[in-house]
Amino acid sequence: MNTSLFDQLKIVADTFQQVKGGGLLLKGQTVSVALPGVPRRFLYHGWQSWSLTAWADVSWRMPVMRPARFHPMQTDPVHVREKKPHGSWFGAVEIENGGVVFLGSLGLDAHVVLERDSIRGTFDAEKGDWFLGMGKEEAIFKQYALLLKERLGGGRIPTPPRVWCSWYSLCTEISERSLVKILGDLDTRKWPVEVFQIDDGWQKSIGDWEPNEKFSLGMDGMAAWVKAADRVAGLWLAPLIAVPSSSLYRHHRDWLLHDRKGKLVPAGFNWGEPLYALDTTHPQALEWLAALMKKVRGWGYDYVKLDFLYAGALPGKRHLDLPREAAYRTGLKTIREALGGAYLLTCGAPIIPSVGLCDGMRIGPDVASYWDNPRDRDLLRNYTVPGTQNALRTSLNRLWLQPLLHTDPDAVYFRSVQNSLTQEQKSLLQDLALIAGFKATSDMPAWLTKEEEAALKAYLASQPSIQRTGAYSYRIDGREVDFSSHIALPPLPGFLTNIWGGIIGSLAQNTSLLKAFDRKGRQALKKTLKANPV
Ligand code: 9PG
Repeated sequence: MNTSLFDQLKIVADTFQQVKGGGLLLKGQTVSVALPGVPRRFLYHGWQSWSLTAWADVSWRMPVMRPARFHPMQTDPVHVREKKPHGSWFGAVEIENGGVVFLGSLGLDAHVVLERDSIRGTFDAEKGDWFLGMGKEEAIFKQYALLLKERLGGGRIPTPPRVWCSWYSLCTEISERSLVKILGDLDTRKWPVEVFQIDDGWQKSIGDWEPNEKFSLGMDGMAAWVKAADRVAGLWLAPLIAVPSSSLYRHHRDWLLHDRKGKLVPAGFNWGEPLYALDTTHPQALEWLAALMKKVRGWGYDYVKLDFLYAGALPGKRHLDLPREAAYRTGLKTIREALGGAYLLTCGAPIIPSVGLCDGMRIGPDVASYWDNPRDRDLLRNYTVPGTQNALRTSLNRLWLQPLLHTDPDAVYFRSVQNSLTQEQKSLLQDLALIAGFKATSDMPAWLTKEEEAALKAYLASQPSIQRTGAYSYRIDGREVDFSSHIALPPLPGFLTNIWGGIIGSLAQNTSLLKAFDRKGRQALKKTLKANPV
């Protein structure tokens, strides 16, 4: 980075100084930088794993997603109605004649907005440090990651494990019986995966982290099966949310996050129920969290995927008057300590506040066995829901996190059963996971053809050489891969689509309808799995 470039900038901050390696360090609760040219594109950076992260033309505006009930699960609800281009913790602007101006916070609780001819960053709670970079995007992010690492820490484990995860084939329809069968198949067919990760579907309820009736051996019994097959046992939990049907909700309402008026803070809607958030500053809630993590370790799980973590950083009135993202970090620290040496994969996680406290992080929305969903894309204006294109788009823009943690772009598919992705789309996902360095799949041995299985095994075993050749292009073992034409943002919907979308969006606010959808989804899943036995 050329520091003399900074002479052209008009900076408003309490203080600023040069940083070794390039760029400037600014201090202030609000800082702003006048742009040295006309802005052309802005980098939207989403709050948590699933939130949209993408470069967009400055004339593009982030639409308000529908329905509002889902906002907490999709983006930072505090800034969801911001009309100007904006981003969580940082923003980057490409100005005319190339070149990027980047303003990124080195602390928590920060947001960046593009004004007409300047970029402005604000901390919610108190003043803090900012990094101002200018020049080439790649060099700027390298420097930003380095500065974040100095303050928040980095990862502990050199190589990410290869993972088999139950979610993208079985969803919640898992059982001890089906998992033991799959485990046996992986073992006899010698799939090169280190971790066997049990996802959503084993628990009594969201909040009651005990095995349900489909796991009669208990979760310790299940872990023993995994270990006997020479794999690390992995388990999914969403420890910072609770649903009304859980006993956690019924017995410990005071541990949940309330607003100033004493009402529970909504944290989204899933599993046919509204979600509520744990107050991670409440001493008893923290004790419960630590005990839960120790229990999971005691059962024999050395890899945990913790999901829906954004709930810990929602705005509300907490037991301790901490800024919301510092409160989340308190919870995550407790979790990290209680987990000891276990591998921690965070998911649905606020990005910067999780740095230094996890080993891996999901860096985009869920993949799916389809490319995209026109209803969600055009009518609900939502680019954060499960879908392969959404996952590719956001994950490709988050690879700069690699010096700080293992970047998990989610699972790859090799199967053609129960899959509408084309060969090209499957390859794009596979290549992204090679570049991200984190390989996971949910493909079931019994669903694959001989050729598909051989290709998947060879893929898992491969260690290709990778060079970045452009913003979204790479050379993988001499093969050129270019993602650029696959990840453009869809044009904003036209007038009639918008009206129709408004109607669908307001219907989708209705919880009875959402419950009915959930039931229908489960029935369809059961039917699919009947037709395609494990
Ligand atoms: C288990 C899953 C898997 C998956 C996670 C997370 O309603 N939603 O918008 C929504 C988005 C993502 C999501 C679930 C619901 O997926 O990312 O890998 O673990 O939970 O429930």
